[in-house]
Amino acid sequence: GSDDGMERGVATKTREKTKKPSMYRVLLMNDDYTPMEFVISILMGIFKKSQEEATQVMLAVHQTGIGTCGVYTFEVAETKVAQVMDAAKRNMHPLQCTLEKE
Ligand code: TYC
Repeated sequence: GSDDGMERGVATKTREKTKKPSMYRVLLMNDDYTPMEFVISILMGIFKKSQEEATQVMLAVHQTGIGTCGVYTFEVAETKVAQVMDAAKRNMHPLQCTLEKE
């Protein structure tokens, strides 16, 4: 009961705010060998970008060395990185993709 000494160590806490999940950037690295068309197909297939958007991101990575494919929760970001690395490996391209906490 409320003060009958029958309950021990039952801690409760309520919160006003629910925690927002941490977000993670998926980054694509430039290299000299991966074909531009392959990078575009990755950006369209895995990151759901339009042909135009995919081309812009690919060119930005090509020109600056690195670029963001998207921002996701950890599980989603991790899965997309694995999908990119798997596709690159299967096609024997040196394309590198990593994740970074936002
Ligand atoms: N630099 C590559 C080329 O000239 C194209 C490329 C773009 C590769 C983006 C990787 O993440 C990349 N064929």
